[in-house]
Amino acid sequence: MTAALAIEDYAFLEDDDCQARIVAAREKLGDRVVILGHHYQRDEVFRHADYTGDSLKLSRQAARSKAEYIVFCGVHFMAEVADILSRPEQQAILPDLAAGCSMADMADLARVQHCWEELGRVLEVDRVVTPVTYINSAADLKAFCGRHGGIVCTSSNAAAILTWAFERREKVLFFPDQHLGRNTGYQMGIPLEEMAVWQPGKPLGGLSEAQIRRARIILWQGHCSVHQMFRPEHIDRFREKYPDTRVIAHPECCFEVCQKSDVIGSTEAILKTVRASEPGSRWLVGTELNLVNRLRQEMKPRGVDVHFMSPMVCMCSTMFRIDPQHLAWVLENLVDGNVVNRIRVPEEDARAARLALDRMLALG
Ligand code: CIZ
Ligand code: SF4
Repeated sequence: MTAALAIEDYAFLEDDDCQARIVAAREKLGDRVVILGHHYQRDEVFRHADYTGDSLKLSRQAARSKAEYIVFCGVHFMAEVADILSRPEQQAILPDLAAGCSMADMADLARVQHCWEELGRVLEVDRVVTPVTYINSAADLKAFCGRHGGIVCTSSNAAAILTWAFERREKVLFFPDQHLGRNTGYQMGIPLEEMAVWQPGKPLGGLSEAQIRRARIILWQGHCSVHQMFRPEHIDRFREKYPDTRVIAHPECCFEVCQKSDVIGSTEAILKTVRASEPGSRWLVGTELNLVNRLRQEMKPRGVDVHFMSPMVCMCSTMFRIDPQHLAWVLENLVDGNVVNRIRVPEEDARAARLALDRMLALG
């Protein structure tokens, strides 16, 4: 082990130099390291991943992997999940600690706990409400769900998870993404009048006791800053020009966008659906730009036209923080025996969070 290499020495490296150094470091590390790449990663990073996928697929991969080091090219909550699900001798690494998720930051333990207590003044909360957290959330919120009979969901299993929850208790508190909760609930046949938005910071979330009693799903008022950029008028304008277009939107998009779409799906579902479409078809896709650009390139030779839903560049700025410079930096440090940017969830939270994650993973 030598002194840790400093990120400052990588900041001005050209991308091409980084590429070569990443490849060389990986060769030296062999199967001691596994690199996981989320669909929203930029190409220069994505191409180095041993496994690519959504957060669910990658968490399963992390749990299965034998590698000593799990380098997660994604955002903070994903590296936390990798740490929770991996064995104690494995270490999860996030190349840039500033790669957070603005949606995950919209719910925190103190405010969720406060919400739970306030609900407890109106309902017999622990008997009546199942807390469900989207995987895009901090580990201590997953732990909260673990401790209160709750569960984690992702965008690809949200309906199955809500079904599980309603089999146990009559109501769900869903955080942090109101849109995923609303779009999924509505698809399951729950009318909008039976979903109420909890505004953190307001007494009783800005709701009346009657609204709380009536609600089957209480939706935390959070959203994704990237997916909120897709608007129903983008779909209208595109359809005017190309009436044959099919529209596919991520469930983090607002209700109106999802209602105008032909298909609502997670990143994995979007890839699967578009890849299975026949030559000559045209798709308008509402999810992060890096994924859509790659899908467009992939489908072009197969005669399938893929378009991005927004006229604006909607990229996830925190996913974008993982660049070849940071990836080269963490890998070369590992070659030298230095673990930088390890993500570690305190054991007590990890244990409770694992409960909520295992309940989800057991659903297949
Ligand atoms: O679960 C994920 O990886 C995210 C953030 C989106 C999706 O639909 O896959
Ligand atoms: Fe979070 Fe949205 Fe970025 Fe996904 S796209 S990581 S939800 S900010």
